[in-house]
Amino acid sequence: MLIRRAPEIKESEVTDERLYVDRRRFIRTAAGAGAGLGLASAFAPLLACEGDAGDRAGSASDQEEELTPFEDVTTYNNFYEFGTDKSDPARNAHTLRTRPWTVTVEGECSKPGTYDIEDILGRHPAEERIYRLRCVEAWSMVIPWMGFPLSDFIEDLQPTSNARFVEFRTLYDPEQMPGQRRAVLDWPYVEGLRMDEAMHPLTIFAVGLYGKVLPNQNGAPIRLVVPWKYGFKSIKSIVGIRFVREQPMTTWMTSAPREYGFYSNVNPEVDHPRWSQARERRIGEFRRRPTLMFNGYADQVAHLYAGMDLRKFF
Ligand SMILES: Nc1nc2c(c(=O)[nH]1)N[C@H]1C(S)=C(S)[C@@H](COP(=O)(O)O)O[C@H]1N2
Ligand SMILES: [Mo]
Repeated sequence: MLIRRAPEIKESEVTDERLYVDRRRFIRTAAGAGAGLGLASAFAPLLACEGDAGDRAGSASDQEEELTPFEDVTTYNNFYEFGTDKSDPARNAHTLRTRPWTVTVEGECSKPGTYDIEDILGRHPAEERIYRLRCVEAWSMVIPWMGFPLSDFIEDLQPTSNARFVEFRTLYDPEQMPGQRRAVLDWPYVEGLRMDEAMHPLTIFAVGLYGKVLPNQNGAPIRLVVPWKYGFKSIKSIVGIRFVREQPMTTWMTSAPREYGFYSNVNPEVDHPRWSQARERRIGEFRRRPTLMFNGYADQVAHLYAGMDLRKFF
């Protein structure tokens, strides 16, 4: 259907960006047609915007959403392991060696072990997902990711019934990641998800974008993308995951517990202590647009938080 299976992303398979724009148009047209038939697809988030323009704040403008240019996606980054300026990762991340690369799996599961990235890629063909990424700093992008559902990866590992959360860890190597020579954060970068969030079909491991292998500055060779949460939950350059019983501490919770909670769901009604989260600037645009509940994915994820006080569990 609409999901394009990229058999395996190789450095040689580079999609022309012009082609990309055309493909995007195709997707939009096809999605519009699908909406009437009630088809569920990977593009449901965009699809939802096609049908009900004007019903919700922000949905009319979402119809006009364009992909954030490749240039911006790959030069305006948060990846503190390579510096804290937005331009630092693109400049510095070439020192990251993404091969050989392994992901170590520990904790409450039947198949702990160390998995080679090549085997992971071979086992999980990448497909395209166009997702908004909304940074906690009130800017956002629309990115065509290449990846696969995290649930596919987790199912293979057979977590036990004790696995209530998953913890993710970025590489720690100050030689390759010069930003780690300074204590700006508690290294290595750690993130976590509740098990049902990790298993949700929108949650992916991304291995590419714009039909290309993931650039180092975007978290090569493998990173998380959780589109309804603030960008910092989408941890980059993952070398370890651990199934645990208790809610893990995360890097940002350790760094500023009053400002960053475990859930970090995009929520225009819960402000950051130092700024409003009601609006956002789409990179490349001037005027701010309203931030949508759960970053526009409420139809698909709101049920995960039924009955929870989202001010308390921010
Ligand atoms: N390891 C690691 N992962 C990280 C970060 C980081 O500093 N280190 N920054 C996060 C933040 S704040 C954002 S907004 C996104 C940005 O992803 P992008 O640069 O691919 O757009 O990465 C997230 N993942
Ligand atoms: Mo962010």
